[in-house]
Amino acid sequence: MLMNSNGTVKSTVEINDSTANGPALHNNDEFGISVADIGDLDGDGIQDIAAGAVFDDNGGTNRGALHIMFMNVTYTTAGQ
Ligand SMILES: [Ca+2]
Ligand SMILES: [Ca+2]
Repeated sequence: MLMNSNGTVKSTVEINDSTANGPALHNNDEFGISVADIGDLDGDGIQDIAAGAVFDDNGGTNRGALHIMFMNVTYTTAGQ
């Protein structure tokens, strides 16, 4: 979410499993329960994001996962 200098919201972008190159999610993963700015992890000049999914099942029931999302300046979405 980008903020204007007066504190109003400039724009909002939702990241979900319909987002192009977004995370593969399942019901009750609780994706985004925690979010961190991890800096520019891949060195392309764009800040990247880590988001937790505490009840992700990929490694076993409710083992959890951390999704590291390498961001673009522009974005595209699918299914909207
Ligand atoms: Ca980056
Ligand atoms: Ca689960």
